[in-house]
Amino acid sequence: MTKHIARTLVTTALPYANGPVHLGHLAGVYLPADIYVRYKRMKGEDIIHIGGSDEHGVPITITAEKEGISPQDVVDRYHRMNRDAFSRCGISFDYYGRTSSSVHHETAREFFLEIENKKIFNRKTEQQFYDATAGRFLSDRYVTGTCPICGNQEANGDQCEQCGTHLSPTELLNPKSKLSDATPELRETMHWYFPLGRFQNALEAYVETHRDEWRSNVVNYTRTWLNQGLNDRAITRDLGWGIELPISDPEAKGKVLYVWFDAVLGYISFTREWASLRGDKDLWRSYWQDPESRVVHFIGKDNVVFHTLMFPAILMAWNEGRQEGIYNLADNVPASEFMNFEGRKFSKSRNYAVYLGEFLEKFPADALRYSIAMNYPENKDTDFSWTDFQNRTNGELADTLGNFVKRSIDFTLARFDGLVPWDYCKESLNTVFLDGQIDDIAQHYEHFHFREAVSCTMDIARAANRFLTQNEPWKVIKSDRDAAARIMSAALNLCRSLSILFYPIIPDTCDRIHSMLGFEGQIGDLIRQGDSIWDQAKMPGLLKGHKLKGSSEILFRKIEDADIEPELKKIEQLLAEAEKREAGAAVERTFFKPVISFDDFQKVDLRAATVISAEKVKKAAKLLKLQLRVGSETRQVLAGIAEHYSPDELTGRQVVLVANLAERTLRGEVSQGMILAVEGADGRLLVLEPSIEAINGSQIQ
Ligand code: B3M
Ligand code: ZN
Repeated sequence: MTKHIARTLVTTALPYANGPVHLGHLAGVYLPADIYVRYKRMKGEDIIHIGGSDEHGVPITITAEKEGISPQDVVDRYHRMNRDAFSRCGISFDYYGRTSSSVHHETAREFFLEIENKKIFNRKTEQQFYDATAGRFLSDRYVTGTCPICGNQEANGDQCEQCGTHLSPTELLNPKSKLSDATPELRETMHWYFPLGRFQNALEAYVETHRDEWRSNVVNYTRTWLNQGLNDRAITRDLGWGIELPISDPEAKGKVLYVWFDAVLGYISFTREWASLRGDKDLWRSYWQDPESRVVHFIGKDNVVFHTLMFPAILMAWNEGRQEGIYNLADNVPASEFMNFEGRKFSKSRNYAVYLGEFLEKFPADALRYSIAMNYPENKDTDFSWTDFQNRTNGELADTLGNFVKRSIDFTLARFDGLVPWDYCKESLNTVFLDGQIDDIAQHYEHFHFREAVSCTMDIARAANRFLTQNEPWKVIKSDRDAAARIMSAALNLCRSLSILFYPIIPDTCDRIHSMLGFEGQIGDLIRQGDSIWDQAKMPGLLKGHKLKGSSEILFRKIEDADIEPELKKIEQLLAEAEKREAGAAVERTFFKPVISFDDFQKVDLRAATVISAEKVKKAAKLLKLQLRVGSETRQVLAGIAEHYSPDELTGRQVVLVANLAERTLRGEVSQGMILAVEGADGRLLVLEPSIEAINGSQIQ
């Protein structure tokens, strides 16, 4: 049963305001959402796009500490930066909020209180480090100390960066508070837990009703969680930055809401703020609480369960027992896979990224929007490369779309005084595309298949370009002016249709075509709720005598090799740096055995020895049997080096022998000790030799 859809609320994941957004974010979340919203607006639907900055949580405070500024400075800087970059990229938010706003704090407290008063939260007491100097409990990242595994003296409370071990703060030796350097003491503290498991059945039912429309990756990922059984999740943290708990309980002191509990509620707060700005304080309710309205969350794959389980469960807890003010749960959660960059994952922390703002200083937004839409990571990871960007801009946007529009307009200006020379051409339009093709594109949008939608749109531009080339009006006009007029009238109407069809993808370019065709204002001005300008693309919209603007412009400048060369160089550099860091990281991650005492070490008897003879061991491909001369004795040692040395190579060499190892029998042969070896750079096992001639049998110390 299809219900009549009155309204849609589209939300996009709130990027942490601790760094600039990069092309990966744009590709997975913001661009597809914008394309979808623009398309829906053209269809005459009532749709709003709500987004904003996530300004709380440890990511913000850590950045602040790293840069030596306050958390407020961090979020102020990046909120502005990201909002501006999105706007320059044509992402048409109806509202772009921030979770530090007072309305948001109010909303989040309201939700906490509602759930608290319904006694849905569990409170759990646990032992946690407390900094008596700072007067605060310390969350994991605020405790540092010595790693019990590798001895690294600067291990974090959640993980040792040197050996990679996941830790809890109480496992650290010599724990210290990052706030004051004081040694923290263990005290009992209480945290609020949201009992996800209480909503297990309801969540299962919710996901089941949507399993056919939702993407399979979203359904599968969510089901994996459901199948494991949902547990309590702590929704408070000991942190000085965030939304304080709205209760006077002494236990709540110094605690803030866990960032994910507050962030998802930002979607609601921002819709409220949007409504107030519109002068209709309660307007937000029709998007969130009218059962006829639809909510759609655009996110990346790493945020799925927060949107398919956590947020719905919070709303269920709110809705429980209510007669009114009931929130809708999301109708769809189109989560993307990742778009990589030149074959590697974008990484903000490693600075391996192209930042949106920087990109737009060099290249036009529409060229980027088109290339990225063609690489939309719908159900598998995709890749963005500079060469792909260059090829698409030059071949598809400049040579196909741009060339077609310019030729159509220039020829009309030159030969028909800039007037549309003929009247009727629905038939001509249909020799280039059929109405069904436009309906297909619409269906692709409806189902979030953005790559198909964009590529089918480009197919129409290709057909239009072919139409002009094959009909050769510049030749026809010499013998039959009316025939040329019919061709040009069709071509100009095709330009208009394309300006509509491409509008969701490259809005700025479409406005320029619109203006060259002699229309006032912008395409967006034509949008009316209940009226589909999208479907007007099927009809000729330029009548005979309509006057074009009188000049033309190049829609897309070609991207030259020289334009992208510096970018390619930069990647080389970034990759080299990444490699260096990874090599460095491998060294840092060295895993050491537990510490032994000097006395223990002294028990090991290491000796210089000489290989008298060596031979292979039957049925043991890896073993060599060595006879070693050690002082007055001869020892037989089995060594696992047969794949690295031939017996001849070893004879006569000096080696280092562990001389007092208990005897072992391998493959029926006795081994009386062990020789030292190390792995070389090429993976070959190298037997260690004293680099100078040693006295045979002498002790190594
Ligand atoms: N800020 C995580 C992220 O930026 C988080 C998203 C919040 S959506 C409510 O990936
Ligand atoms: Zn360690």
